Amino acid sequence: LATLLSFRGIKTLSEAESFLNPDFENHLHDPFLMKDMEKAAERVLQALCNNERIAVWSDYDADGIPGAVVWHDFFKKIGFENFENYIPDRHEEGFGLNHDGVETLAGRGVKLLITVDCGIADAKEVMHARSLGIDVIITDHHLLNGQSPDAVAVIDPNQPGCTYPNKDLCGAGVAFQLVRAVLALARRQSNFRLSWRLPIEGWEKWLLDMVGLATLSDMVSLKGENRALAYYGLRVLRKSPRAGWRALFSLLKLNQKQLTEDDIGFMITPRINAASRLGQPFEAFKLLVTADDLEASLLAKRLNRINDERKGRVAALVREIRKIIAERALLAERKLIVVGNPNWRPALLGLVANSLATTYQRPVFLWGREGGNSFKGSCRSDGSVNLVSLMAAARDNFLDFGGHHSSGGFTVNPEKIHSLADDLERAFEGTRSIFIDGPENKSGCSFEAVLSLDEVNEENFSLIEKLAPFGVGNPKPVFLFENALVVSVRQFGKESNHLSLTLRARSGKKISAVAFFASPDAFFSGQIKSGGRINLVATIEKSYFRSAPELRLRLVNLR
Ligand SMILES: [Mn+2]
Repeated sequence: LATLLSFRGIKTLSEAESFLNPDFENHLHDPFLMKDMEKAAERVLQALCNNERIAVWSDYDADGIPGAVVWHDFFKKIGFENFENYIPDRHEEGFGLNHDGVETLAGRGVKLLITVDCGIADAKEVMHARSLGIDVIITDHHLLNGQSPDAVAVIDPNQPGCTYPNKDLCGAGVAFQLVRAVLALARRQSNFRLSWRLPIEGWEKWLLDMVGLATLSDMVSLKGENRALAYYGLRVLRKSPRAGWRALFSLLKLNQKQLTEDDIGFMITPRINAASRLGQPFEAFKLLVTADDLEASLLAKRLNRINDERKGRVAALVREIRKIIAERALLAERKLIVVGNPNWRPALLGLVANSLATTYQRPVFLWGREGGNSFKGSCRSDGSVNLVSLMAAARDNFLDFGGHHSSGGFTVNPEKIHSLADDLERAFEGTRSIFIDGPENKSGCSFEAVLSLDEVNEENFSLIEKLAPFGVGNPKPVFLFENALVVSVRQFGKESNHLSLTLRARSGKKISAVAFFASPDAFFSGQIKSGGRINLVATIEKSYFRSAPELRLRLVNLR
């Protein structure tokens, strides 16, 4: 455990105690440490007291949507009905506030607009809202890149002048902190307590299934406050009575009580995100707020169907781009992969870039066309460079860009579409950072400790589990197993496209090792054969696939 902790940069006993015992009270920061928090909370209270119409304008992804649910549930809980959730259409309206949407809300009598996971870049639209008599509170976590909006309050841990300690808080986390601040202020005001149904102290923890979902979905670092949010988020998810969860989990055959961060990452997040990519994001929102089991089950099925369609399209794009990469010999000539096509749909390119960045271990920029002549794209980093700094160093190429260290979005300046790749390649040399990720071998495959197959047991697994939830900034521990005897090799699954090995430990105990979407040849061709011995690099996981839970290895690589 000490080895694994030190691999995560945890060196002292007190750091270890804090990491191993995530704590809501101690690890969540005081919301009022955020710039403008007091002003924002006051304005929300004022709107509630005057029964002003409030609109919550959220992003359409698996951070913005859960953030929207946080507000929805809070308003419902206190008995406030004069509000609406607004989620823009990804293709028609795009990211953030827009002129027509603001106009629509003004027409419906909205007096206060609260953004979630967007808005920091929308100074112009905020001005427009003001001219229509709407006050705006921005809650966002994206980097400010230009002029700060002239809103009643701008809450964003990443804006200049905000000293909030956690710069990696997701958008729903920022929304949650504002709701906590509103509750704290409301509890201090006796007249407010009289006119609204204030929930008991601690009720807000039930909203953590949303904040945890967003924290895991938005790929923010799972350290400090975020670790506590993800940890408690999962605990709430495992017992949440939400109709939408029950419907989705039963459709996907997930055991709610044993839900893991992998279930969220691989099963839930893609279905929430699919809604905006190939359907209506409001359907995902509806799934999470509905109390009606029938509606929940219909919406869960619909999101599942949209997600299947999304998978097919992304897989086709990945194949197409891999072919282009091979044809143009990009891997030999470039440190970055920069490819575009006016026929590609930008909403799918983030997923494609993700897959390619993982496969090729280098930053990937992909662009397509949206609407008339808007060349929009997504980028993903392999960790070798901060994408926002990289795009800033090549800013002439973009009409617009934004995002985080490891993922971002951009609009290409149409005049620069042909020089984009060269310019980014040049800018990369100046902005890349050195990235060291533990002991490495020649094939670039790292591990944290050497284990024997006999050490794959419940006792060690329970130690590993103490480090969960895993994700960005806290990867699943990877172990090296040397000289492991392969008893048998087989392919399994509907299309026989998964690999399963049976290994034998010195004690005679058998342990299986699996790799999804892999054949024996995927790893150092010809090395895996029954009767042979391999040095394998793997994580340890508990599979509930059979009736009795079983510890097995997940093959990462050979060494
Ligand atoms: Mn976000």
